[in-house]
Amino acid sequence: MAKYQELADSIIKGDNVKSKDIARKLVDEGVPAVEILNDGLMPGMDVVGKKFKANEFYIPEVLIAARAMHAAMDIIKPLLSESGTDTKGKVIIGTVRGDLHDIGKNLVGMMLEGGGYTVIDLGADVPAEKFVEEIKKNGVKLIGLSALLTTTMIGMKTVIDILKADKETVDVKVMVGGAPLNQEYADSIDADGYAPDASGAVDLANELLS
Ligand code: B1M
Repeated sequence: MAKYQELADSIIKGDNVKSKDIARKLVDEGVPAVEILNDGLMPGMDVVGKKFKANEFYIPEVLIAARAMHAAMDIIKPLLSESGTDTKGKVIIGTVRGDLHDIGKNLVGMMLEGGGYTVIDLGADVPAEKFVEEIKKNGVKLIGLSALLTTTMIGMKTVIDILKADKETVDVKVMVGGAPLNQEYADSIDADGYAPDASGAVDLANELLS
């Protein structure tokens, strides 16, 4: 549909004013936030990824596309997270050490909030020790690790190994996700679960904490 193409184009062009305006207009028209995300924002970011891979886009273009994506996500965030009271407990999320990609992780956080969890977001490039420290401080039973690079996903194993070696954290569940991952990789590092996308992360959290 034309309105989604316009939104996708604003991401590709890195126009954060336009992406925000279009997202706000769509929200005002009553378009569901998930539709805005799946039919406008994600296809836009997909094109950016393809252009980046083909060397048609370089880091600055990708950064401004990410800024435009964040601007539109700020508009839909309250709708994605609107289920109200947090009753299901706390979840810590973060992108592992050395990895600056945070868009997918932010989406996972929004969806978890929408699913009724209190989310403690440690951000990107998070050292393993920081996850452990925050788990202990907050008495958290589930964490979500994100990685977008084949070179950083091994950092998930570092976190899991530290948690499993400490009797205070051995029972903490770990779910993992990010574009280069799959179930097989998650199994190989002893993660408790893998979710391919943000809504899958909510189902997985429910399952792991049930
Ligand atoms: Co980067 N980058 N990047 N980048 N970047 C990728 C990941 C890449 C695939 C591009 C490409 O070559 N086609 C490639 C990785 C190749 C590889 O490792 N095999 C790549 C590279 C190489 C790099 C640099 C090394 C480039 C360089 O410097 N030469 C560099 C690394 C920097 C670093 O992290 N140390 C780099 C830098 C950057 C920017 C900073 C410019 C920017 C990030 C900005 C930001 O995040 N604030 C950026 C971007 C934007 C991308 C692409 C274009 C888009 C990523 C994205 O946001 N997608 C990406 C190409 C691509 O993926 N198409 C690329 C949208 C997002 C919603 O999807 O994050 O996959 P995603 O999240 C999904 C699922 O994966 C899942 O749910 C989300 C929504 O459904 N999910 C989870 C994610 N985390 C989850 C956790 C869960 C469950 C599900 O449970 C806990």
